Amino acid sequence: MKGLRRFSMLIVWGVLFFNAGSSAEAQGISQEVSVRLTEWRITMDKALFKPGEIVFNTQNQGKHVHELVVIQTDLLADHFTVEGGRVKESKVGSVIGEIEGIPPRLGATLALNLSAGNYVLFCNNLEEGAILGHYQQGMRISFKVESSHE
Ligand SMILES: [Cu+2]
Repeated sequence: MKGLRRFSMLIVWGVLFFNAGSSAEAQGISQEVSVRLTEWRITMDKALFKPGEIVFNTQNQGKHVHELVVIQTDLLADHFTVEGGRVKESKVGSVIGEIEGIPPRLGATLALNLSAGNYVLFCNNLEEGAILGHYQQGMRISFKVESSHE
């Protein structure tokens, strides 16, 4: 997971830089969504996207450290395989991106290029000594990327 984490952080900084210049945004090529993390829920202000870049503006509004994992899967968000309180990511789908360890009251941004398909956002944290992980307590939500048919 270390390599993946480094990759995610690079994406975060890349997006901050990207947003500093506004020309790409003005062309409307990227879609943005606000993601809120709390105990024990993830909410998005949008659940349907077009293929392309999607920017996940993520805020941890809870009291615990949370993370955000983006996985492509045809499974329902509450049908994931869990072992020892954590989602077994390799058995569920392909992880496309991840922001690890977002402290309470802080935010992070993740930009991903997503193709058409079904996706789930979830938090895979497990607190020390806890039996149920954050996913099991409800931190999961599905969304869809769809090409327009018209
Ligand atoms: Cu969490």
